[in-house]
Amino acid sequence: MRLADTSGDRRCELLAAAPGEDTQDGVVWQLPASTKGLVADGSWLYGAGSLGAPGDNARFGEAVDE
Ligand SMILES: [Ca+2]
Ligand SMILES: [Ca+2]
Repeated sequence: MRLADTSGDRRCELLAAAPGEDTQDGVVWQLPASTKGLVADGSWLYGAGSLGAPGDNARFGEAVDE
């Protein structure tokens, strides 16, 4: 898991990765931050397939998961 400001609003979003998800394809969740802290509203989930990349056994999100 990692905290990073992916939206540039100076509040950190929570990134959680599971590179082993779906037989090593991998997936990343993002929970956005608000003034009330992390919120589920507007959260998203994606894998390599979401980006149009070959996703089979890509271990997507491995760089986030350290
Ligand atoms: Ca942010
Ligand atoms: Ca796979």
